[in-house]
Amino acid sequence: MPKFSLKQISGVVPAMLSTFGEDEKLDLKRARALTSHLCEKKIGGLYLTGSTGEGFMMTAEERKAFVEAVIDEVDGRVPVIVHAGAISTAASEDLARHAAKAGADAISSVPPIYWRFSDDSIAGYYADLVQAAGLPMIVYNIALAGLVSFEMIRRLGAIDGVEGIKYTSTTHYDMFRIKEALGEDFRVYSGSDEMAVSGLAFGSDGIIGSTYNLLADLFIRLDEQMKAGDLAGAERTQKEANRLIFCLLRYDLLPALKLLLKSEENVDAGICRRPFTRYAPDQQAEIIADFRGIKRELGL
Ligand code: MN9
Repeated sequence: MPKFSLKQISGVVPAMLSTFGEDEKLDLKRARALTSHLCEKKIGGLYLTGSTGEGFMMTAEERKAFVEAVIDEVDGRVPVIVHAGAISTAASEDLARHAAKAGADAISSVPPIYWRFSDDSIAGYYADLVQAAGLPMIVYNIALAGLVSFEMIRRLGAIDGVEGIKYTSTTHYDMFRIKEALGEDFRVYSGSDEMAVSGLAFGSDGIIGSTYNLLADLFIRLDEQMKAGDLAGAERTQKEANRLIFCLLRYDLLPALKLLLKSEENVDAGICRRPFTRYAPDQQAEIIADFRGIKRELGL
């Protein structure tokens, strides 16, 4: 039985980085270190093995081992959502079932990728996953996997067990429409970190994103400002955060996040798997200097 319902998942949810050692091998010690670092902050949960978590770079066994280690380290402190998407329904079902057994509170998945599956196939995929896991499903709508239409969101939301969506798109007016079509209880999580204020203003229940691995404090402040009705304050925080995010986006995002976690937060999340960029020492120094320059300007 999950400890948290989706209603209890809100606030800032880092899409957690997965941790690999210098040899690209999965490193569970580093996974635990990053987990405990993030859990010391007022985060609203963790989202595992998705795009930020290099899930599609990992074998099923590695994904399972990572999920188990993180859930063990979290020890019930915050809700855990596991991205169970894989290339076939059967492989995803296996991951979804495992997530449930391991103690996850919810599962999530991008629509099946690579082939252009029909709407019927995509709907069937989500129904099968919910069935396999017996956990609430958060559909993951992201351009990387091919955005689904509003009509399709409505159709997927009507599937028993599909209880929310991670909405990584910039058309935030659809967040209102999703709630109108599927009810206020249908959970919407905003996925564009650069637009967290907008996502929250347009009715999303929380924010799930990659940069919260590094910038959780700023976004927790932003979330609190939004909750307090301090829109002007939240906008100021978003502008600050965006200067840092745009700096990150000048580089390969995931390797840059790992590099800066180490230099700025003293947390060693290791490296990314190839073909993500592996920065040479002089490039690393340049990225760190670039990021620190902006932090200094912002007085952070
Ligand atoms: O949904 C992430 N999207 C992608 C999550 O990875 C494409 C976001 O958190 C972005 O990484 C972030 C930076 O652009 O907004």
